[in-house]
Amino acid sequence: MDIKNLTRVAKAVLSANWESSYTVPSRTLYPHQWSWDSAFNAIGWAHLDPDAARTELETGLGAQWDDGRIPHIAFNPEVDPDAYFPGPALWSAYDRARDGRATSGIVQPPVHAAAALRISEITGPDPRTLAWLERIYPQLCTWHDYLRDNRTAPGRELVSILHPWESGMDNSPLWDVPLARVDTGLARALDYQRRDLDNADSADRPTDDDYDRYISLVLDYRHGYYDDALMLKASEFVVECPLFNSALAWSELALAQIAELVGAERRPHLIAAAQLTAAIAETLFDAELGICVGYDVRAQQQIPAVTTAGLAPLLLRGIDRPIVETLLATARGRFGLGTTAPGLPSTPYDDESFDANRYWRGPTWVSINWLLIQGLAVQGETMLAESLRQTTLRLAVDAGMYEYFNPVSGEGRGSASFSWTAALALDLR
Ligand code: 2M8
Repeated sequence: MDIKNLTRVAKAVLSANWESSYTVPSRTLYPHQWSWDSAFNAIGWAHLDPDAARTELETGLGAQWDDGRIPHIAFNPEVDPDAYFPGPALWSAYDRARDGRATSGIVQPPVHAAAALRISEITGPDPRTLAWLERIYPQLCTWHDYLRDNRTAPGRELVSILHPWESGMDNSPLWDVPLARVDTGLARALDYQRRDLDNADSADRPTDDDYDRYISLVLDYRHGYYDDALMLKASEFVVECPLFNSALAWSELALAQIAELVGAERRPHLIAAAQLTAAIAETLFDAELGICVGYDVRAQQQIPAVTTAGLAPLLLRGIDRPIVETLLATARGRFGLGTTAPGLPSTPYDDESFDANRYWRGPTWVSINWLLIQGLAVQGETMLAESLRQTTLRLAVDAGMYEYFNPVSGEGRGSASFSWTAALALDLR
């Protein structure tokens, strides 16, 4: 594929994955609606069909629960419930979503408000977009309120994730320490069958042991009827993730702009963003490692793992310049930013946990690169942003619209015809 064909191929991928009101991430591996995928996919659609973009994001918000959470998966009732594991039966959340779809009970990074703003920038002054922003603004606010009110552990300022899948970076080395404490008994008693290995190479995917821990955490949360206070108090996995919190602060800044467009108050969003930004700098920045890390709430200590999640605070214009300089030095020195390396690896090339093909432990992801390109632009680093834009597009052009890429060879891995790769490549053209 050459760059001229990129638009055509990306459009074909999004169209083939379109499912009446949203885009599935992949027809094989992920045949339902995923929350943060949909936000990214909608950005791609904004370049092709603004109606589809607005519909996609709004459909995702339709699965919102009464407590404000936006579940990470909304299941398609037409698809075989066993096509993806864990499916609707394991989550047992059949009557929570406002639109009546069965859902999961966990969440994903809150990039939705930022995506809505980006879509409104792409579609320009279209009255249908303004009406749409007016409709979704209250839902975006209650989503953020849910995270702040229900997911801030007592005495803490940042929001916590309760499952590695909530980070979107499922088996990142950032989660190894807290995940190792999770008892696997509940999952082993279930005798379940993984479905991801039907469609992907097992050397690329999380291990069986990791899967037992993921499923045990799901069962624990479900047995407590998805009560966050219970999990914050008792679960072994309560973690402040640098990407999740940066996405929330960044989306609060976007909500401030949306508020202005719909005639609401900007101030509460600006204050929320400033508070989160200060807390990220204070509690997640590790000067010795030169990056932001996770915070393990149960163990009351930082998790010293270097990953691209730790570069996400670049999205925030309120982060102090010395921290920005340090993040940039790490991105250049350990992740190859600004070089001609095929990709920005999810874990540095020289790290002991680096694995070029295994899912979130080394491969390059277009979604993360796209977020970092936005962050570099926020920090005024236009040359670095342009360099990452070009290497990211080159991956998609040379290898195709894969789910992720080997950061050494540039080879496409995981699912082919992957929606967010196509969508964000369209936005980066
Ligand atoms: C991956 O996560 C799902 C669980 O949500 C899985 O491994 O089964 C991650 O890459 C996640 O970030 C993504 O949203 C999802 C669908 O693309 O797949």
